[in-house]
Amino acid sequence: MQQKKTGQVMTLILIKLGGSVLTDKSIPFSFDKETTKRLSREIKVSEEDIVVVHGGGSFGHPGAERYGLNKRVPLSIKKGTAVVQRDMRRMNQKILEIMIDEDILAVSIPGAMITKYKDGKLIHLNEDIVIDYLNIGTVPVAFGDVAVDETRGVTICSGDDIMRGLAHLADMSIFVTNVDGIYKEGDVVDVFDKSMLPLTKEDMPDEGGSIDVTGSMERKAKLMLEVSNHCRTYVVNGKVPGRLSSLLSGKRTFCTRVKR
Ligand code: IP8
Repeated sequence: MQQKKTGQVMTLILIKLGGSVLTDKSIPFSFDKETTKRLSREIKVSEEDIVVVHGGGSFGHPGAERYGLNKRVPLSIKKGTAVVQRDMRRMNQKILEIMIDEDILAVSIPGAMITKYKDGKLIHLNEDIVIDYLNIGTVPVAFGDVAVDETRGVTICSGDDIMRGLAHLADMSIFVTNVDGIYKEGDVVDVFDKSMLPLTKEDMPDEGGSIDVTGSMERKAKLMLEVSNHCRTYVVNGKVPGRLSSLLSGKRTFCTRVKR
């Protein structure tokens, strides 16, 4: 829950569109236009304030890996930052074009411009910028990026970090992925809590050799638990039509609720 500058109270929903749902992570620069369009239509069912955050998928992760941008000592700071930032802006541009065509008044918030890192850890997130764009009635669309790091020069800013940084402002957070929820021993769980950690490779379906520099399901699940300290948190399959819109309209749907 958030207080607007006008004094009006608003309900804020954070939606992370994972790279795995918008792209095929095993094919560099692949982009699933149809799914992005459908998800935009599903997002529109909500009458609340929305912040969208998207991941890197096949645009961000291969370059981040090639230039070692997630390492203590990045392999190529200058070229890696320039190339991967460019690639992420290309992806973001594709998303904005689809959203604006669907009447979502989306504005671009590059992760690098609102975050600062120290040794790979997020130490500052400028949420005021996000709030300002919400206050003028637009839909901020933030995204994973290459950000300045005080010790490493640069590091990867994950969309998940942005979700965690904004979670304290939100009433609900939804992680939209290409799987049905969080898996434990091969089955999706209705409710995930920290007693179910650790998650092993055997718990999750195989991702089929795609590159992901920002980590395992275990790392993502821990981050989602942190997000759930602040607001209702869900993981839902965005490849299945109707699940995101059901969650947004308060209907029951197949997903995992993450609870601290
Ligand atoms: O997919 C990663 O964001 P994520 C961004 O949300 C880059 O972890 C540049 C790989």
